[in-house]
Amino acid sequence: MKDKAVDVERALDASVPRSLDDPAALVFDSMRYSLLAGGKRVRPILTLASCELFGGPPEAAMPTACAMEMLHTMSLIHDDLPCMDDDDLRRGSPTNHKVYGDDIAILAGDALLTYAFEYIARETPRVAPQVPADRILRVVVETARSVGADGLVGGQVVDIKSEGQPVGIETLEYIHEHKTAALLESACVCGALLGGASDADVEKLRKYALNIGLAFQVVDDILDVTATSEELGKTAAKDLQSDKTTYPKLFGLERSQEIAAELICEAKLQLAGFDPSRAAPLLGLADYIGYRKN
Ligand code: GRG
Repeated sequence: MKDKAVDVERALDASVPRSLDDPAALVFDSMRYSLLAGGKRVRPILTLASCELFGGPPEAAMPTACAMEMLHTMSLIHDDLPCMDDDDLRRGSPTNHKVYGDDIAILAGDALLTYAFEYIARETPRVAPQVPADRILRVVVETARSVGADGLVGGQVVDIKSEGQPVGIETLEYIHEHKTAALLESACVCGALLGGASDADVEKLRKYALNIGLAFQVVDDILDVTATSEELGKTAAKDLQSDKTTYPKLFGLERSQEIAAELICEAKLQLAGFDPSRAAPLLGLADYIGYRKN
């Protein structure tokens, strides 16, 4: 993860130009402020590892890996706005709107959202001309679906509208699968597509990703009540504060950790048929996601 995170960091830095003499330099600055603020880089690393599972070269997956992080970052910028979760701290630094104002933060998010697709479509054929165009098209479709009304946006809508309401497990699963698992799903599926996976193998990766995606959010719910703001780099106990339903609230801490472990186990089962040395990074990432501390 550390090696891949270094590669991703370098690629992200090169992906959004500084544009000091551009009349709209401020928005580039705001985009780079959040994109390069750190973060675990889980989504791009999943894209690279999924491509590698099928023997694809890293350069085929890197533009899409960067796009995943752009999309994730834009969702964090918008999530932190006063009209959404209203947060001051993200990745250990003041949130984008605290530094640039709400107007520029919204526009920086919009710019990252659109640039992510430009970047996949423009950069992939340039750095990896061997990737068939129909594969790139499928990557664009998968990615767009995962962030739209059937993905992150849908999850966020239900999350916002459920605050302070009695929420059952079905709604909670809907929120987590859309708000969090959907992007991890497209990160893995797109990596597999770019690595040349068969349709059957793409579906195995999808199942792997949905399980680690749900586990990721269950662990996020647990960390919200067990970790400090310093450890998380974002405000702790936020779910309690905004009266959100979470796994610990519905099931208690111990059962929530068991559920996360069961989901990780189910994810790893999807990789059983692959060469163990090729699957090792994805197996390790599943464990990391299930037992992470921040
Ligand atoms: C995508 C068009 C579009 C709009 C955004 C605001 C919104 C709609 C959705 C919210 C999505 C959201 C913030 C989900 C939470 C996902 C989550 C668990 C974030 C934390 O991810 P980590 O732990 O963070 O990977 P780092 O900082 O390490 O990258």
